[in-house]
Amino acid sequence: MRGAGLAVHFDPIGNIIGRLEGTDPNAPAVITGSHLDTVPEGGGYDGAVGVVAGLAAIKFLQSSGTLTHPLELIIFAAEESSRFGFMTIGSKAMTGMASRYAWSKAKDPAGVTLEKVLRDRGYNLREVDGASRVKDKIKAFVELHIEQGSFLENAEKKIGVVETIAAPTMLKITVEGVAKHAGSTPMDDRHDALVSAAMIVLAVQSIALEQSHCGTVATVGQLKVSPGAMNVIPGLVELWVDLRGVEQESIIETLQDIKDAVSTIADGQETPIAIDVMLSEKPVQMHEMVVQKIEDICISDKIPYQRMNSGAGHDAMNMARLTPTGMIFIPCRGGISHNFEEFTKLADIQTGIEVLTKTLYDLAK
Ligand code: HGY
Ligand code: MN
Ligand code: MN
Repeated sequence: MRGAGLAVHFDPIGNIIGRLEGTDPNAPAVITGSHLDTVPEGGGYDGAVGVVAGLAAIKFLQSSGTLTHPLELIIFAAEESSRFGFMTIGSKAMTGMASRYAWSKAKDPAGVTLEKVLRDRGYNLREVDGASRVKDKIKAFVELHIEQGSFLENAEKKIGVVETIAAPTMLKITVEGVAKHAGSTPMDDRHDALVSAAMIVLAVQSIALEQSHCGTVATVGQLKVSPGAMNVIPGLVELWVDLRGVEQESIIETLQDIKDAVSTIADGQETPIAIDVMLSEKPVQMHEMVVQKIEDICISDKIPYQRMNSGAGHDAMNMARLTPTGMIFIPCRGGISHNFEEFTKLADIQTGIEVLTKTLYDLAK
């Protein structure tokens, strides 16, 4: 960013903000950006493409003359939920949605607290509200991202114009059994927490399948068995459910069906089960003014595009609460993402940069 002549600063939660002034210092900023953090064994394009494309677009606009509005490129901190269980921490703090109390309890799988990780980097969790930005200083936000699905590839489209971003609901479910000797305990004298957890995993899948016509999906992606020895009947199991949807009623119905299934399993297996709703957000609409600009550019440049929804969550979900927001999707091979095999062709990235550059120009001229 500095090499491109942007003034760079870090905000109180570690978002990195590069800014290029326009001719009118009081004009609200036109912003692009994404994230650089990823998931365990993740790929090299989720988030990173949006940051690099944003820098390329700003460098191109800078070389083609000054614009009225300042341009900003933001690298959001901690977008992924995989380390601390909270998604989009950086953009939540920027949009006044910091959950300071919940974040003060957050720990990573190694038991390291978010508070310590921030402190070791010179940040103070109690000051993260200082990261929030005011509405009238921002004109619009546009994020370029890989689709992380195979819709564009199958439809042979080069650009996805996002209309709605699915909302995440994340649950932590704790199953309490009784740890006993795996060899000397008769089968009818067991309260095996992992058997109950396995029933929950299957229930989550069948409930989500019933709701899949509404675009609702659910996964149990993480499971922790204690004490975790092969010759001990599991006494405690923690499992984390990731539920997403673009239709609020379907999300609510899915959540209720999961709660009903869990209580039936708890009774039937005689293993008490607790559900902690860690996160429950609503689907977010992109702003039609920005959506239309992206669509008009695709039409005038004869780029095959498709309006679509995003099943994955993004920082744009939060920025949409602060300013008119849009997202530009580019295809990724086989729809594979959150996987080391994640790949996007350079030609597709270039098409994305072209559309992003023209959208930012249109907004900032
Ligand atoms: O989980 C998500 O939707 C995003 O990758 N953080
Ligand atoms: Mn991701
Ligand atoms: Mn991402």
